[in-house]
Amino acid sequence: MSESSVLNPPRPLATIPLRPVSFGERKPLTKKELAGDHPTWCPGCGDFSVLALYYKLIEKKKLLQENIVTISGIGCSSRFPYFVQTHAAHFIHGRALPFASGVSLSRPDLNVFVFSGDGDAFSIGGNHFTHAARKNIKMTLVVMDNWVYGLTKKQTSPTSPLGFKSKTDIWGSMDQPINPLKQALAAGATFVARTTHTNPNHVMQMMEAAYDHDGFAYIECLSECVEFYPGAFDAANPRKGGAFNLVPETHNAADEIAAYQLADNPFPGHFGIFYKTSRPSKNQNEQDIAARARKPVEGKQDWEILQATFNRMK
Ligand SMILES: Cc1ncc(C[n+]2csc(CCOP(=O)(O)OP(=O)(O)O)c2C)c(N)n1
Ligand code: SF4
Ligand SMILES: [Mg+2]
Repeated sequence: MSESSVLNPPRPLATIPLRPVSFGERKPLTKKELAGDHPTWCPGCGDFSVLALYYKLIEKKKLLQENIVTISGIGCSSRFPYFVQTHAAHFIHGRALPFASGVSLSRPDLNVFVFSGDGDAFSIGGNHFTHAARKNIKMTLVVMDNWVYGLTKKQTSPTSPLGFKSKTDIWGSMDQPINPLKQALAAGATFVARTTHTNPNHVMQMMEAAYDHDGFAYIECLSECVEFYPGAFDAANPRKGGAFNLVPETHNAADEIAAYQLADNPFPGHFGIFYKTSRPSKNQNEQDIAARARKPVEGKQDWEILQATFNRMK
């Protein structure tokens, strides 16, 4: 063992149970206990749907309030943490994922949920998306994609379609939008799903599946900005004459190439789990390293390990 690891022995993380389910005598939390500030979103904003289903997920999975961390960046969607009574952080624009990575890796016993917008996740935060995905850091990320910057009142976002007129593209966007699903797959995400705020049952299914996934779980959720991009997703809404097509039953979600092809379909495309694979999370890898490093000093108190190090340095 190197001197530095003796000096700074890792905590025995392997002894911390992942996903504590010791609900004991306590009743599952309901919306009443979970609701925080009154949401300040515009009436009809798609983000309400995601919030309602987050409450439901916490209730259904019997999660303990103190074991949940709700993290966001900046944006309308990122106002999310104010509206839930859990540990939470409304962090810097584009930096929700590095903050969440730190929480997840240092406290693998907590349930980390990140709520982000298309600008937050793919513009200023694009690099963090790539690295959180490839490192397979355990968390659930829901990007509430409205194809526009809502909070700052209608600028082009990385997912705005060609021709979209905004304050930054008054003649219409000329830049090829990114495809978040393909981006997630290429980055190495181990769970990639797509849903839409207009189908609450489906949002719930995807959130449950993401929560059950052991690794970085990404959900692309279409969430209409009724103020600055009304009607953006009508073509995916049967109530507006559109089509809500589930991922075909024949799709093999373990097949990355098939997932990529499915993600390449033009809007409205498909909804469901595009890709799911199993790869050790960074949380698991770090816990393994910590357990190995701890082995030679087993049974020793932290101060004894420190003292031994100081003695060697004399
Ligand atoms: C470092 C930094 N740059 C820019 C901004 C301004 N800003 C705040 S929110 C936002 C974009 C929000 O769009 P999105 O992430 O899509 O969220 P939405 O409001 O659409 O939900 C921008 C550019 C900021 N707050 N901080
Ligand atoms: S501006 Fe758009 S995204 Fe923001 S709260 Fe209003 S409808 Fe929702
Ligand atoms: Mg947006």
